[in-house]
Amino acid sequence: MSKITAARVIITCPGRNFVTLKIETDSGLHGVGDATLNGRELAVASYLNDHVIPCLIGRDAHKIEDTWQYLYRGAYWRRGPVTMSAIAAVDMALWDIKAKAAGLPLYQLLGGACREGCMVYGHANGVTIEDTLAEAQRYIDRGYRAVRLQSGVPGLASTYGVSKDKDFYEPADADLPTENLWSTEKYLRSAPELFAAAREQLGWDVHLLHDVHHRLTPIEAARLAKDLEPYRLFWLEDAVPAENQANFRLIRQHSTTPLAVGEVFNTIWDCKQLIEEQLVDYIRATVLHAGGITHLKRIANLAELYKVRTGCHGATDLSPVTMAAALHFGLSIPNFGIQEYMRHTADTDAVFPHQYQFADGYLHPGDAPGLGVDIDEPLAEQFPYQRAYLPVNRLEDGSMHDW
Ligand code: GCO
Ligand code: MG
Repeated sequence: MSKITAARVIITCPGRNFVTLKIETDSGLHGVGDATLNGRELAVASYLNDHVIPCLIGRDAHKIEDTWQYLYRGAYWRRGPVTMSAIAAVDMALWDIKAKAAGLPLYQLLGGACREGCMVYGHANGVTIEDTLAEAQRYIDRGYRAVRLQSGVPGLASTYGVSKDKDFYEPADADLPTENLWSTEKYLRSAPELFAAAREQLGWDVHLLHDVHHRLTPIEAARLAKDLEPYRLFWLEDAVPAENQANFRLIRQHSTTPLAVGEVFNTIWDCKQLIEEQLVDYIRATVLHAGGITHLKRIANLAELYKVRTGCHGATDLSPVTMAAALHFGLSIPNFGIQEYMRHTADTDAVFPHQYQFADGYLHPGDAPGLGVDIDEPLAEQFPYQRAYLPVNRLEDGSMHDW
C-alpha cells in the first residue's frame, strides 16, 4: 500500500499551455500525468480539481486498474475528451509511481522492450513544394527515417500544417480563433504534385506521411488516396472526420494507400468498428486523450488481432510527460507502428526535464525508474496560463468547414 496524500494540477505556458497532474504518496514517491487538451485546458483542470482529486486522497496508488474503473464507471457520464484526459493524467501518474517503486523504467513493467527504439516522424512544411522538400531533406539529414509533408495550396492564403516557425509548429496561436479559408478542389489538385516531386527529389528510402486533417468527404478522400497510390505513402491521415466510422469503407474500396486515424479518439469505442472491419492501418489514439496507458493498452491489444499498428499523436500540445509515456508504451507493445515527434521548445523542455533521446530516427525513453520525466514547479510558475485557441476553417463561400 502506498497512500495518495496529495494531488495538484499545475498549469503552465512555456510557449504553449500544458496541464499537469502531480500525485504524491506517503512513501515519498510522486508521479506526473499530462492532462492537456488543446484550447480547452481549463475544463480538464476543473474536472481534476473539482471532481477527481477529492476521490484520490487516501487511495492506494498501486491500485491502477481499480482506480481507472472507479473514475470511469464511477462518473456515470462516460467517455469524451475532458473525462478521458483527466482519467489519463491519473493513470500516467500512478504508472509513474509504480515503476519508481519497482526501481524500473515503465516499459519493463509493461512487458519489456520489443524493439531497440520507437521510429518517429518529423514535420516538414513549406509554403511551396520546393520549401517543403528542402525542409524534408533537413529532417533526413538529421537522421529521420520518416517525414510528414504538408505544403501550401496555391490560391489559399493559409493551409493546415504550414507554419512560420519550421521547428515548432503551433496552431493554437491566438487569443480568439483565427479564421482560415479552404478549397477542397484546389487542395486535391496540389497534393499529388507534392508527392510526385517528393519521390523524384527524395527517393524511395524515406517514409512519407500526409495529414488531411479531417477535411474531405469519403468520395473525395477515396480520390486522393487513389491519386497518391503511386507514391507509396506510409500513411494518409484523418482523410475524413471519423465520428461515422463507416466513412472509411468507401476509401478502402478504392485504394491501397495505408490509412491512419484517431488523434481525437477517447476510447476503444471510437475505433472498434474501424479496427474490427480493418478499415484503417494505423490507430493514432494517445495515452493522454484516450484514457491513459491502461486504456490505450486495450486499444492496442484489439488492434493487434487485426494487424492494425499504432501511430500515436505526438504534436506539441501533448507535453513531454505524454511523449515519455508513449515511448514506454511503444517500446513494449508488439504492434507499434510509428510515433509522431514534434519537438518542444527549449522552455518546454526546461519545465519538463526528461530522459528520452533521439538517435538515428528513433526515440528511446531512457532507463530511469518511472516515466523518466518530471515537472520543475518553480520554473513552471514563471509561465502563467494564456488563453489560446486553435483556428477555425471556412470555405470560400463563408460556410464553416472542419479545421
Ligand atoms: C497532428 C495533428 C496536430 C493537431 C493538433 C491539435 O497530426 O499532429 O493533426 O497538428 O492539429 O495537435 O491540437
Ligand atoms: Mg493529425
